[in-house]
Amino acid sequence: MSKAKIVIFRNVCPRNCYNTCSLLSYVQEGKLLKVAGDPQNGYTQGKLCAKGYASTEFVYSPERLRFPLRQYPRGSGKWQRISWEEALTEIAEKILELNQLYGSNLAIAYNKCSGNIGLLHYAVEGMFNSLGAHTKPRGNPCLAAGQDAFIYDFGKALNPDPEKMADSKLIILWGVNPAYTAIQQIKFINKARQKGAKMVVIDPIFTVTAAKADLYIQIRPGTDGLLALLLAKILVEEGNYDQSFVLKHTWGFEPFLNYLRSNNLQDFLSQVSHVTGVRPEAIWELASLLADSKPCSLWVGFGLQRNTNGGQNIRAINALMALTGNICLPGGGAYYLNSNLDYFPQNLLNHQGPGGSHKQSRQVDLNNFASDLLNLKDPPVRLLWIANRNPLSQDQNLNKWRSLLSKLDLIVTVDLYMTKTAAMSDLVLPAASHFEEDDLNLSYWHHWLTLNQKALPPFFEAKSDLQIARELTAKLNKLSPGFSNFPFELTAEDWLAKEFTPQVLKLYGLQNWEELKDGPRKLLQADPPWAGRTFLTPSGKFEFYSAHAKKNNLPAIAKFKWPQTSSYPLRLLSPQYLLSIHSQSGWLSWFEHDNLGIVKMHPADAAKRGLLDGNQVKIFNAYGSIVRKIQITASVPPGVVVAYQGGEDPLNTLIVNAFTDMGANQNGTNNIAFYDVYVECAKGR
Ligand SMILES: Nc1nc2c(c(=O)[nH]1)N[C@H]1C(S)=C(S)[C@@H](COP(=O)(O)OP(=O)(O)OC[C@H]3O[C@@H](n4cnc5c(=O)[nH]c(N)nc54)[C@H](O)[C@@H]3O)O[C@H]1N2
Ligand SMILES: Nc1nc2c(c(=O)[nH]1)N[C@H]1C(S)=C(S)[C@@H](COP(=O)(O)OP(=O)(O)OC[C@H]3O[C@@H](n4cnc5c(=O)[nH]c(N)nc54)[C@H](O)[C@@H]3O)O[C@H]1N2
Ligand SMILES: [Mo]
Repeated sequence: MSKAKIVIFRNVCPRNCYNTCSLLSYVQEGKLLKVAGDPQNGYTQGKLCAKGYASTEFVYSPERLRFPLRQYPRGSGKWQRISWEEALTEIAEKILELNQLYGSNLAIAYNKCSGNIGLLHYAVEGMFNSLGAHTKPRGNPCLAAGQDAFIYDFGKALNPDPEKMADSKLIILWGVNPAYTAIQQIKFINKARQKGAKMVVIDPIFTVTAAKADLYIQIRPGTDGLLALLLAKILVEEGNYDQSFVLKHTWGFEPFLNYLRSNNLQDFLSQVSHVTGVRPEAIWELASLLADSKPCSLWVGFGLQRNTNGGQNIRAINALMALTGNICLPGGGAYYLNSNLDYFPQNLLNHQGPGGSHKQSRQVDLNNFASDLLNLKDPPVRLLWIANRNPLSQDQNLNKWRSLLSKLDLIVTVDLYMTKTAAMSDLVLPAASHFEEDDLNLSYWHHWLTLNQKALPPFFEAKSDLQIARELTAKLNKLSPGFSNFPFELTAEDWLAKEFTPQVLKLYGLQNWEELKDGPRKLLQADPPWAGRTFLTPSGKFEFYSAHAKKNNLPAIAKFKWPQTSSYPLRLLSPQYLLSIHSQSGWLSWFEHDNLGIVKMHPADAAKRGLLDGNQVKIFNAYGSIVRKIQITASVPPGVVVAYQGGEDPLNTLIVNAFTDMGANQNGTNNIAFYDVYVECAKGR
């Protein structure tokens, strides 16, 4: 008997992650046998992270949702399998009832984040727009403060090509932990190091990335701006900066210089050393590396900006990079983010409701969602749709979320798994995995574009967000003709094809989009405009002084803003963990997840509290408490505790109303200062 043929499909890991890895999926008779990295993607180069290699468990886990489910009463755990027909009818009837009652769809809201960031997942936004005015979230919880800082300084947040980091002489990783969060970048960093480059890591935690550094600087959280300003002052006072670059290509150097000169160097050095916890020798060493090693690539991570002064800190770091001229040198530059998505029409996201009526939607802050929704009246929100999102794990102010979820009439969650949020919903709809749908994926870091092919039949009754949008709107229109203008007839392939405007095809050197079936493609011109010394600011130069920032009631120059203080003594950092992606994959049985249940503490802080390694400790503040096992380690500095996010306990209960200083300019609202949070720890539960 001959064996059934193995067919290879192209897929992409669609998680909210720097890497956006291209995959090859090996499928036999509709079954995923294994995944491998696609060697044709020049950035990911045929390798995946551990989570990617565990894709088969992700797809076929016994925990995966198979059918639509209804729970009554909410939160009781009493689930009943229902048909799609029943689920969609119940939802559509509720939408129509609320519309009748209030004469609009404002009582209907959705919450969406980053479970799958493929372009066709904007079907959720498109589906809601097609209803006309409704209640929609705006904002970005993740990276908005830093994005604004780059807009004030450069005119736009854009990366040099990260593959070119391989040509650097000095690589500074500031508040980023690529060994966990961007593993694919490590090979380009290693390439530079093989050619003699030095690597510096600045992070309060002695991370796996830090352990590889030539120079590691353990800094107190939220004090980075001060260190950057001191380095700038040292370079200026020693004449070790690029005077001709500053003269020709920057704006507002004088006010910045005056600010730097407002302190005496020795006094400033001892003040900065005291505040940041960084010894003067380390500061001098970094200053001399900056003076002597060019080109320098400096990567500011998203971690650094999850602070109430995160945006200002990044502006100070950018100023340092501009001063040294590195921002325009080949092989150098300031790295944060790229925005290739802007080239695409994003037809689903921008789908117009009937007569543009979606523009009358009520907007609520995604980063303060539960509080804002609870405050809405006339009409109150009564139906909430949650997709690509696990707020009861990942958002702030979980007490407000609990209160919100207890008040709504109908909560629908679309997910692949029974998450903490799904468990508090009335209806749970099973989502397709990325292997079961067509999609198109871009990275917010590298420059490769990959097609995601439907490689598998749906897992039991799972459906993609797009398919659900099509079927729900069809149901609404059947019950109330013309209620939604979502184009039901368009297939995933139709939506894909619509993204490829002549301009997009040209940018990627494609004749037609089907060529992507032969492999991922790279943006042809991957350098930011300032590689050619053109900045996108009002002055056309790098702006030390930003009138734009001033107009938005922010300091015009990169002044240091003091972090907030608290009566709770320990700063809680809850960064991304190696083997999970936020709240996803944390449960995969192929991995050991002990780290999600621990809190790391410095020996001096543990001794002060009489805590021993392995003790159960209560971590608490005014908003609540969780219990974890303590790991005593000098990898965290005194005054800081580290608990990875996405574990079993409701860690984010401890995070309430902490917002960054920037973000609203580009994303409508400031993002969440997830790391500007204070707690106390005590033995016991
Ligand atoms: N494995 C894995 N990879 C991921 C993710 C995941 O969940 N798991 N999530 C993805 C997403 S959505 C994101 S946003 C990125 C984030 O990835 P990164 O940009 O790496 O950001 P974080 O992990 O938040 O934080 C990075 C480092 O910043 C440090 N840090 C915190 N506060 C400060 C500070 O004040 N100053 C300095 N200098 N450092 C500070 C933390 O200690 C941490 O080690 O990762 C993406 N990749
Ligand atoms: N304490 C703390 N909290 C944080 C952070 C932190 O550093 N510390 N980081 C923040 C950051 S940077 C981010 S980006 C957010 C992320 O916040 P979220 O985007 O809410 O995080 P995820 O855990 O990835 O949850 C996404 C959900 O989408 C589901 N999903 C996956 N694919 C699909 C799909 O195709 N369709 C549907 N409908 N659902 C799907 C997943 O199973 C998962 O339950 O978390 C933030 N929260
Ligand atoms: Mo994020």
